[in-house]
Amino acid sequence: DKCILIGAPVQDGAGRLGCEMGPSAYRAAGLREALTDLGFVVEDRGNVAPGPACDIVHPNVAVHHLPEFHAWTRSLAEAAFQASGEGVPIFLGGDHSLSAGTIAGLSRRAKAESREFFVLWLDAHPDFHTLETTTSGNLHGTPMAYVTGQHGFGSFMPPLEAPVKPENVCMIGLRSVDPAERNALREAGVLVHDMRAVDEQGIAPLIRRFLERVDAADGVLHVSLDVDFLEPAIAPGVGTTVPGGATFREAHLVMEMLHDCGAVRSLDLVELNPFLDERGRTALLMVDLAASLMGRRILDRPTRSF
Ligand code: DIR
Ligand code: MN
Ligand code: MN
Ligand code: MN
Repeated sequence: DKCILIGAPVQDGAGRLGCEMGPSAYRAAGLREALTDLGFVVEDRGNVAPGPACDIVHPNVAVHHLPEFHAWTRSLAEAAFQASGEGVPIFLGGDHSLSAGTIAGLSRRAKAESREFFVLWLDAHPDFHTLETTTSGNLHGTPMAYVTGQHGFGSFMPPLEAPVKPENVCMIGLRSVDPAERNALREAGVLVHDMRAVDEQGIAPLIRRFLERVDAADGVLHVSLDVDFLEPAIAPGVGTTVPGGATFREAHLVMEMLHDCGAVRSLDLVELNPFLDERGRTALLMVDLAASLMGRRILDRPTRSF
């Protein structure tokens, strides 16, 4: 089996600089070696460059770096579409605006193969703002609205070949949701689990219920892992920490269950800011989580026992 590493040094979608260094930090933290140890053939394609820039201005004056968002989305969608036909792509971010591109390309791939496409979104935030509703103007707050075809992206962003069905998206870890996002998520019918749901029900049943749906549809699953899904005490290397995140044990359990379900075809590792990290510890934790998702385990278990 083949893993394809694709660097996406995007930082214009965030409110501060530093995510551009993310791909280098994952390489320094040993991602390739961890995957090789699991038996994968690993191909590192280096970093993607943004497509040609164009002039786009949005009436919401808060919005910044929209031409760059457009340019990255185009090139990442193409890279994702290509790579997903050859192996399991792992996208090394870069801020979360990169998922507008990766998910657009991966959804197009699933459609070309007549497979149902699902997304697991692990994040403190739903990133479900439209270009009209964002007040920070930070476009890393918008990719899920874009890929699910919410209102108002049409004339500003590349057209979507295969919009993602909102009911095929499951979000876990939410604890910072803006009012406009809360309403839009409800109306769109996205499956959302906030940290209260994790506390009350446990993370395993929430994940299991979703994976059973993916399995029943014989679907393909993309996982988008934002560093701020994790508790800041264990993952300080991110610009948007929110207290009360997933613990080390919860995060590894999710990754192990994802491996055992056998449906994961692609992964985004996003929002790592090496400038804010403590001697690479967040990068190393993200590499360990990716390894758990790709099959690292403590003891053997019967497969498909999610
Ligand atoms: C926040 C998004 N709701 C905003 N924050 C994110 O700026 O609109 N942080 N995505 O990771
Ligand atoms: Mn995010
Ligand atoms: Mn986030
Ligand atoms: Mn906001």
